[in-house]
Amino acid sequence: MNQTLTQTLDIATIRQDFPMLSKTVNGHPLVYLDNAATTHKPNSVIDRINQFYREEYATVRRGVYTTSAKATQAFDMVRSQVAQFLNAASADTIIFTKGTTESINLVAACFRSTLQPGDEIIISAIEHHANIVPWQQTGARLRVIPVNDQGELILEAYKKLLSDKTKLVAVNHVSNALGTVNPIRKIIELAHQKNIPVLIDGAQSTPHMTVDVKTLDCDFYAFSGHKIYGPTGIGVLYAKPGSLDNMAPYQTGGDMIETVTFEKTTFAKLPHKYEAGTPPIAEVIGLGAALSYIETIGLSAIAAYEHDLLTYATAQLATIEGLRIIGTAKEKASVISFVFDDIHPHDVGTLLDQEGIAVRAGHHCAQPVMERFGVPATTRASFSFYNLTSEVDRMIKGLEKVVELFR
Ligand code: 7TS
Repeated sequence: MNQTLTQTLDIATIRQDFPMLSKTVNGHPLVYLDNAATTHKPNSVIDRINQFYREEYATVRRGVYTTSAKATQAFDMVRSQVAQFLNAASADTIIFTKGTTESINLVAACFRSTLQPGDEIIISAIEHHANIVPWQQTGARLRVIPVNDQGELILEAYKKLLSDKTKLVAVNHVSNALGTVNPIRKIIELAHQKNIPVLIDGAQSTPHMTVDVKTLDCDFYAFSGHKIYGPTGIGVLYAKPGSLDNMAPYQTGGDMIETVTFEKTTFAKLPHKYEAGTPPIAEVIGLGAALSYIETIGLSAIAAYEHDLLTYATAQLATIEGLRIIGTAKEKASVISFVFDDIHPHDVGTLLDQEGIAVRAGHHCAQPVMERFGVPATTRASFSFYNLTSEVDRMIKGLEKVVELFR
């Protein structure tokens, strides 16, 4: 069984760009299906970081000397590149953070100081903990958009939750636990009719689809470098011009100020106001290389290929006795969660690992999703454009063995 998918991409050649993909694990070639957790890095990203440390390294925005000026230029170029990647109006809307988690915490910290007792924040029932806990910590009352049995948000219920008390709506673009692609344009439009700002958690969308913050008109959009073929320790918060006006700084210290005396400090303009301290310079440079890499492949080709891979894997999984897919939304990205009634996901994950197959087993930092679907955990396979149908086949063979063993 080796079906050819929409072959717009030369996957065999693409795979040679990723050194980790040729590793063997437990005596088998690695089948890496945990891309929703983090993705592997192409040589161009690894080499760019290496080159930066070996030949170009200096601090940014501080030195008058040549290497610092050059590093600053390279760093600033990535900010513009990220703005272009999201179709944001200007580089000043791009705040560098250490990941989606920090991007959301930043916005939550800003909002916390503006909230009054009784204020509400709307999230959804299929959020990652990173888009639940920071809002809970603000002290606002959380209102939750429910999901149907397919894992799709119920918009009629959402409309009813929007009120004068709502201070912010925060939802993910794609669910990491179910793969559901949420109708965020509609969600944003409905909130904006009541002048409510919207934050989109784009941790799971940016690696798989083109994102256009101008068309979406969202107020905030967050994503992580490490899930999009870039380094760990770097993330992005897009903040629409004006969205953080009059907000207190998130962290304070060097680089985020205009003037400091012992009596009073005035703050720098955005984005610097929200980037205290020496930034993750090499990580930003690496993120730039990752975005360039994705651009050479093309997000529309990536989306088409991954969609076919998802369809193929879904059909193959349906042939496994006793396997049930959790999350069957019409619109899905390349994430499949599944359970067996009588085999624990940790056993499934451990047995697949013995075959060199890496999947995630657990609650995926989305415990309320597990509760909603009445399962303690799921096994999750999440695909990238570098995965092959033959790797799906190996997972299926591995699962057949698991079933055999537990029969
Ligand atoms: N939001 C979503 C939707 C996510 O999937 C994740 C990480 C985060 C936020 C947090 O991102 P971070 O880069 O700041 O950690 N999701 C996963 C996952 O599914 N498996 O491991 C991490």
